[in-house]
Amino acid sequence: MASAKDIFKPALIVVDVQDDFCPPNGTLAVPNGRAIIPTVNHLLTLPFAVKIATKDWHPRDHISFASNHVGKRPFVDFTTVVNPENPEETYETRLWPDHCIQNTSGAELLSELDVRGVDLVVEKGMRREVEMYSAFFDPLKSPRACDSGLADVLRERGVTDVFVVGLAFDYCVQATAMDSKAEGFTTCVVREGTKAVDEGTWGTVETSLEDVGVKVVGLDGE
Ligand code: VGL
Ligand code: ZN
Repeated sequence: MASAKDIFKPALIVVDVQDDFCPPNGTLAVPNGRAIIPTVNHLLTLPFAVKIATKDWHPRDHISFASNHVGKRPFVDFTTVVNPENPEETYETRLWPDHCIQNTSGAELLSELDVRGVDLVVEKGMRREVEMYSAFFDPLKSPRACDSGLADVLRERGVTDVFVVGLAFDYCVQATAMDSKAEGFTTCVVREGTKAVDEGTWGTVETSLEDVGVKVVGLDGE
C-alpha cells in the first residue's frame, strides 16, 4: 500500500534565465549561460507537479547596482545593507552592473526558453533597499522584508521535491536551493542546467549546498 512516504511530487524552478544574464549582450552575462538551454527546455517537457520560472526584476535605483553608489565598481566592491527594522542586523552584498531592470529588454526571459511549459512566473528583487538572490525570501532575518509567496505555492500543490536550474549557480540558484531545503523540500540542483558567474567557486558552492543537504546531481542522477 502506498504510504505518505512514497509520495513524490516534484517541482521545477528555473531561476533567472533572462537576457541580461546571457552572452553576448547581457549586462551581467554568466559565462556560457546559454549552454544550459537544452537541459532546461528538456526538463520543461517533463511532468513536474508545477514548473516555475523566476525573474530578477529590479527598480532602476536598486541597491545592488554599482552605478547607484558613488565611486563603486561592479564585480569588485560591496555595500553594507542595514535592516531598518533591526539596525544591529547588517549584511554585505556584492555590487553589480545594472541588470534586469523592470520592463527593459534585458529583464525578459530568454527567447529560446520554452515558456509553454512554465505554469507560473515569480518576480523578485523589487525592493530598492534589499538584495534578493533567493526566489523565496530576501536575506534579512528579523523581520523578512520580502516573501515571494513561492513556499506557499509549493505547499498548496503538495510538492515534496524541488529541482533547481538556471542562473547563476553561485548566486540565485544557490540561494534558492538553500531556502527550498530550509522550507522542508527535498532539493536538488541539476548540474547541466546551471552555470556560475565565477566558475572557480563551483566546488565551494557545491560543498556549502551539500552541507545543508542539497544535492547537486547530473541529468543521469549521479
Ligand atoms: C543574480 C547577481 C545579481 C542571479 C541576480 O540571478 O544569480 N546574480 N542578481
Ligand atoms: Zn539582481
